[in-house]
Amino acid sequence: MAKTATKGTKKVTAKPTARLAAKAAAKAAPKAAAKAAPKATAKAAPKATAKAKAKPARKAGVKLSMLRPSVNNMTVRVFTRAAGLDHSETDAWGLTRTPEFLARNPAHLTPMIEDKGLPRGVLWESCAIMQYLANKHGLDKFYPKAPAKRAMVDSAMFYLVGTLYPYVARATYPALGFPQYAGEVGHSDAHPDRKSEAQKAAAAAIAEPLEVFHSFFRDGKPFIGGANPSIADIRLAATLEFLAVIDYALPKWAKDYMAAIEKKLGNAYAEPAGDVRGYIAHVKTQATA
Ligand SMILES: N[C@@H](CCC(=O)N[C@@H](CS)C(=O)NCC(=O)O)C(=O)O
Repeated sequence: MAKTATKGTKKVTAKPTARLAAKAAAKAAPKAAAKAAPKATAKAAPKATAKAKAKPARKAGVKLSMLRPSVNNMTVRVFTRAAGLDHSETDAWGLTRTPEFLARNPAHLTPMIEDKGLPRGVLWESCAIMQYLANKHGLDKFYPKAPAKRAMVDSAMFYLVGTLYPYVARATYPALGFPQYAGEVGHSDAHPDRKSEAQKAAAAAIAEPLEVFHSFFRDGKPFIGGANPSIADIRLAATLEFLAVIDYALPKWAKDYMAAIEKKLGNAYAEPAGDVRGYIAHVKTQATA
C-alpha cells in the first residue's frame, strides 16, 4: 500500500444523506483518484439544501481508527456517515503494530472503535462494530430488530466475511500490494506462475457466492435489507469495490446494486468509496508505468 499522506484525528459530523447523493458521488472519486495516495477526506457531508430540515446528529462519541484504502474500513466509514453518528476518524496507517496500538488491540486490526462502555474499551471487526453501534443507537433501519429479519442480515454478513471475502482478498490483494495470509500460495515463495494460478482460481470462485447474495439474500428486493440498504448491504457493496483493481467483470445486477446503494446513501458512501477508488487508481497507474 502507498503510504497515506495524512495522519491524525478528524471529527466527522455526518448527516443522514439519502437526499444528498449523486452530486457528491460524482465529485468524490475523481478527487481521491487525482492524489497519488489517498488523502484525508474525513470531512462533513455537504450541507443540506435550505429546504432540508437539520436533523440533530446522534451523539455517539465514537473514535474510529481506520485505513483509507481498505474496504473493511470503508464499510464502517460508510455506516457511521449514513447513520448520522458523530464520530472522529484517526488514520492508523503505519500505527497498527506499535506497542501503543497492540496494547489496546492485540489483533492489530482496523477498523477499530473506542467507545465508553465497551468492556475492553475497543472493538474491532467491521460487522461487529456496525452491529454494536446499530444496537446502541436503535438504528433498526440498518439492522432490523425482528429476529428473523436480523438473522438474514447476520447470515449475509457472516457468509461474506467467511466465504466471499477470502476469495476477494486472494484475487485482489496481490494487485493491491497488500500482504496475503500465511499458509497461502500468495504468501509463500512459490513460483510467480503458481501465485498467478492461485489468484485466477480465487477470482473464478467469486462468481458463485456473489450470485448467492443476489438470488438468495436479495431475493428480488432492491437490497438485502429490503427497500433500504442494511449493514449487510454496506458490507457487500464496499467489498465489491476492490474488484475494480483486477477489472473483474461484475454481473449487471451487481453494478446496478452498487449504483443503487451509492444513490441511496449519497456522500456517506461516495466519500469513503473515493478513498478506496483513489487508491485503486493509484496502484493501477503504478502497474502500467
Ligand atoms: N474481518 C476484519 C478484517 C480487518 C482487516 O483485515 N484489517 C486490515 C486492513 S484491511 C488491517 O487493519 N491491517 C493492519 C494490520 O494487520 O496491521 C473486518 O472486517 O474488520
